[in-house]
Amino acid sequence: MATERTLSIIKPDATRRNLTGKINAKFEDAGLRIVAQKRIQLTIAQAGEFYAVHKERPFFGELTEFMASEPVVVQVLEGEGAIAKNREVMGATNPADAAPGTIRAEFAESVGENSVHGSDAPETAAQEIAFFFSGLELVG
Ligand code: DAT
Ligand code: MG
Repeated sequence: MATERTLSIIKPDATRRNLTGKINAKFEDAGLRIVAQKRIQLTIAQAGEFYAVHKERPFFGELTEFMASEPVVVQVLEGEGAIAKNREVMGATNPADAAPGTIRAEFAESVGENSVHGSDAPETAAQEIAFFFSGLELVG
């Protein structure tokens, strides 16, 4: 499997509870390298642009308000099969369905406030990384 990069976001419910270090340890223990990382505060409009694919869903307003409610940590994770590996470490969207030991099983508060985002495919990973990071911020 090839070395890949994926976009991860530590969401407001997790930054608020000082869980960044514990979540990063899960990534690193799984062999994912954090190659870029910054703490930012999104506007509701920026959150809506990032989650545009969900704009017709009933939870869109709740999702964008939540993502803009407090700072997030955006990061680029790199490793063998990083996109799928990150999704594995994250666990299912709904923490009630997330496998034991996953980030969402351990830390998520609800299906909406579920601690982390991770890209779901090579195309979305490339788009989402470019949404937050410039080439200058990405070292090899
Ligand atoms: P994932 O974040 O696992 O890729 P997704 O892309 O289907 O899941 O949805 C994006 C986010 O939207 C998800 O992390 C939390 C929110 N969301 C999804 N389904 C929801 C629901 N039924 N109620 C409230 N928020 C939801
Ligand atoms: Mg998704």
